[in-house]
Amino acid sequence: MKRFAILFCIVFCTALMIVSCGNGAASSETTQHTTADKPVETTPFVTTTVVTTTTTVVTTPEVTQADLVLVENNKPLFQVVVPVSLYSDAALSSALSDLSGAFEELGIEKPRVVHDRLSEKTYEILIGETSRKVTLPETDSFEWCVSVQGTKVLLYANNTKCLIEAVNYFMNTYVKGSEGNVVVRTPSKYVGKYDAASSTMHGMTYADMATSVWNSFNDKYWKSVWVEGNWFWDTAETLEVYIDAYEQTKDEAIKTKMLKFADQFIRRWQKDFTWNEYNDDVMWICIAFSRITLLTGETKYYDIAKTNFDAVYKRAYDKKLDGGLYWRIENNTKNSCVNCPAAIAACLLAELSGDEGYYTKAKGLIDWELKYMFEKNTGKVYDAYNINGNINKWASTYNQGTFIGACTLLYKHYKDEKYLTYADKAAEYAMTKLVTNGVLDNGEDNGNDLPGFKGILTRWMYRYAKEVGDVEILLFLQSNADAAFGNRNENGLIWTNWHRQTPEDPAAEGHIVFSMTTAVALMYNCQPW
Ligand code: 7K2
Repeated sequence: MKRFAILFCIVFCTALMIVSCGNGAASSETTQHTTADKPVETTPFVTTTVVTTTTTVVTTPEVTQADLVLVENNKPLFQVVVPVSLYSDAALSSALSDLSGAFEELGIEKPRVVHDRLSEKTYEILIGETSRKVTLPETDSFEWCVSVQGTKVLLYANNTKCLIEAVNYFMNTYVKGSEGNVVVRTPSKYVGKYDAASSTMHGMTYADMATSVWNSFNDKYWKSVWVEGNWFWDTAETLEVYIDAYEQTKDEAIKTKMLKFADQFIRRWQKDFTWNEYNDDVMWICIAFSRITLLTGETKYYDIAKTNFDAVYKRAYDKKLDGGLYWRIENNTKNSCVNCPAAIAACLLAELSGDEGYYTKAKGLIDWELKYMFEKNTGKVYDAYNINGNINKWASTYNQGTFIGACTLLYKHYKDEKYLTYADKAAEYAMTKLVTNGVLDNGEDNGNDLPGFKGILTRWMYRYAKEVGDVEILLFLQSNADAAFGNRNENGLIWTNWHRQTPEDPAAEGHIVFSMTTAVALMYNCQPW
């Protein structure tokens, strides 16, 4: 008997024709297996869809959408086919692993998952646009579909995030709870729309995922009044993660931690930070303190930020190379890691003070970046410009991020669309060049600085995306959150290599707390708006 039985179910009601809107064409030649041949168990997915329809006279019995029986004798009768371009995508691989697991939970052998360069089989579940000849429906950024086309089941969307939603929908609708009789009959139109406000990945909303990661991080690293980092700037950036958490949740308990953290920072390093020879270090804490005042109205943080910004800007700026700030007090190089954060800090100070001069300073710094450090055709942000003429063209996640953030804030003030163009290009560069299988990874996973970089990128990419309503960036950040969350360790902690399993003891592999902050930042900077 044909291994893969295609059952044509003919269901009639007295008053209503039961027809699905599928693409199973009726044909008088088709051998019709009545229910007597193979009793189709009444299971949720083979329920009749009672629709009101005009009764049409047909020469052959109206046939409902062909039902594809996917399993026989506890063996899958199909293979799962992924386009080779997505075969290593971490988030999609995680979803397909969950799908295979759902079959296993039913006592069914795991289906083969292959890429589409391998030979075609008759019966397949296709994931996205593969080499197989099927009709790809038009879908927008939010839509996905599950449809039967002949002997293929097509799970389709035009972006990975929604494709994962289709895989999860298929798993939850047709596999889980099927008691092994996995039969698919679907309308061949869009089955669903991605709801940016929730995630079926891991069965949690993004808000729940953030709370879970937040709790795990604090259980491990919060030490009564703060999280003490390696040194000044990484501790400032860890404080920014607490600010992200409060900004997204407005949770009073988080606010309390955030203010305790800021006050401990002042106790540890006083209020005058000009002892610090790194100009960039001071600009990071100026951003953090300005953000706290904007969120809480507590002006003491603004006062400290303003005083230190003014002092460092004065010592670090000169007209060589047409302006820009030096990285350190030796005044040898002008770096993106100080000019972009300083531009952000200046915009925040402008908002707090009402002093237009700060916006002028911010504009000047980004004008310098645009002239010397930014590739307009690629969106790449260079790292440093030495006054001897040497340029370090290395691109990093945090420099892409602060450039995006500064452009976003300048756009909000000047309403000059060029800033959105530049921010979008810089975001596109990060999402295409600084990733491994769709997950942010620029090899920034060693030492005391690099491992904390990508959290800064998520912060300012998210604010840009929210400002302009860019769903593609939101989906990108959420896919990263899906992958990172799937790679948490048994304590719920996630290191900065989101695309790889977090070790049970990250410190043993040289990953200090700064590395563990980026996923917390990501979780609060991927929330639906
Ligand atoms: O060279 C700069 C910067 O341009 C580059 O992107 C990174 C790469 O390194 C420094 S910035 C990092 C310094 C920040 N201030 C405190 C120092 O201890 C830290 O190395 O890592």
